[in-house]
Amino acid sequence: MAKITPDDNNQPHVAVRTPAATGSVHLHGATVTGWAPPKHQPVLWTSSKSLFDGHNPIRGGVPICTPWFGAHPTDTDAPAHGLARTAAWTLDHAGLSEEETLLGLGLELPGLKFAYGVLMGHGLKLVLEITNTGDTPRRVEAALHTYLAVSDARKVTITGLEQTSYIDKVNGASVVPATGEPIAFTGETDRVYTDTDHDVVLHDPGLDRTITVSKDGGLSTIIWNPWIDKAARMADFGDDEWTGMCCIESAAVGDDAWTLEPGETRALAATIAVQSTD
Ligand code: TA6
Repeated sequence: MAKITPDDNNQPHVAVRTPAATGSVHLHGATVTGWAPPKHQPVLWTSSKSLFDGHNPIRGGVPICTPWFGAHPTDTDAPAHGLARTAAWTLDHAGLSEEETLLGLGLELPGLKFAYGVLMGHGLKLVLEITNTGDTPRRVEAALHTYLAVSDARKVTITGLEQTSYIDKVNGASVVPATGEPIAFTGETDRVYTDTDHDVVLHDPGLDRTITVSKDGGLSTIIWNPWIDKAARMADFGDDEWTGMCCIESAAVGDDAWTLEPGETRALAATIAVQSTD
């Protein structure tokens, strides 16, 4: 039965060890910090420099970015990527069904209530439900900021977004038309693909696998690799770790953000599947 135990840093987490998966979920930020089905290398990446201090966001896994993504639209003192990823969530229910571990986590913030379902087995399914508990409409952004482990970011490609334009945050948030080509990392890459519900596939020949990230409820996908200089500027990110990861984030941000009416609930879901190619 899944239960809360202290990790090596005395932070509360749930360690999952079943025939279908190994993994972990930290209550801090309800951050899924590990997942791998049998016979696979870890699918999620976390930095060796990540702070597990119960205060800073965890660098890796699947941080939950909401009620805003990136910088707060008006408050320069507000933390990047919202409040949820640094909040203490509660574990409201835990269960094991046919080798799959189902965890239900919860959080309440002023005017918003969050329920997060984590289904960890041969696949990983994440469902974030957000309810407007206030009495006025509320604009909400949400992103499941998934860090994926790769053999070498310089040798992977990403398909599924060839026909989609994107906002290039490395080049002044300019809008770039669809390229018609798979994504390859050749430098700092920070792209918000908009108005897309396509599955996104990471092709990793170095690990003889593909990872498919599907989403529901959101029309944004963010692709990120910090590359050399930005990695060196992040204290919780090893200078040479940028080659071992990339982010494929399932989101509802920017023009794809939600407006929740009072009492309305919407859900953002991400499903991650890994397939061997050898
Ligand atoms: O999702 C990409 C991004 O918005 C990048 O701009 C980078 O800032 C990344 O998120 C990580 O943000 P963080 O606040 O965790 O350093």
